[in-house]
Amino acid sequence: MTPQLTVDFLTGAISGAPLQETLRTVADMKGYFRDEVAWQSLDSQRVVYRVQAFLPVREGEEGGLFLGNTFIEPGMVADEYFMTKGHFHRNRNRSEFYITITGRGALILMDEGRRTVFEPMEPGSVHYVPFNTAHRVANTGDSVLSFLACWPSDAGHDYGTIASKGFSARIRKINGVATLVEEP
Ligand code: M6P
Ligand code: ZN
Repeated sequence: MTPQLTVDFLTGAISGAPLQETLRTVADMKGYFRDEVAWQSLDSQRVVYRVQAFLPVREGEEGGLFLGNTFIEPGMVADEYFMTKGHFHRNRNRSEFYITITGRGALILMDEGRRTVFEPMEPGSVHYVPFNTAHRVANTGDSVLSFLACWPSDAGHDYGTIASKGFSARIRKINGVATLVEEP
């Protein structure tokens, strides 16, 4: 039987069952931000985001679903917002839902042809991440951005492609506005 899992709709926090907790600090984000000097000037132990995940089946097993919540702190690295690493699914034909609970953000989506678009995130916004699409979230607001995620248990995370080639565009604060800027 499924345990009595609860989502606090004020914060997005999941509780009531054993959860996998992941913390990403500034140090963990080496190579992800455009301005390496600005990244280095930050406290390396500062938290950029953390993830809670309820994994009712073994990761990699076919047929299950996972439920997660991601909390991204407000923060900047030069003109770039604190954001997740971003990933393709290792099983490329697996999709995902994101549902925003608190804060303001941008969901950055890039297909296999490296075409990048973004969707604004605000409380209540629902986002479908299609298969074959890399996804990353940036916190464009001044409070914690939290969003629920639901994805197949056999999707997997391919971080390598983004770690080596990045996205073709970044969300940057230009004249005070979150703007998608193509990489040179
Ligand atoms: C969402 C889901 C998770 C993911 C997390 C953080 O909760 O997509 O699978 O791990 O966001 O994103 P990333 O893994 O790219 O750092
Ligand atoms: Zn995913």
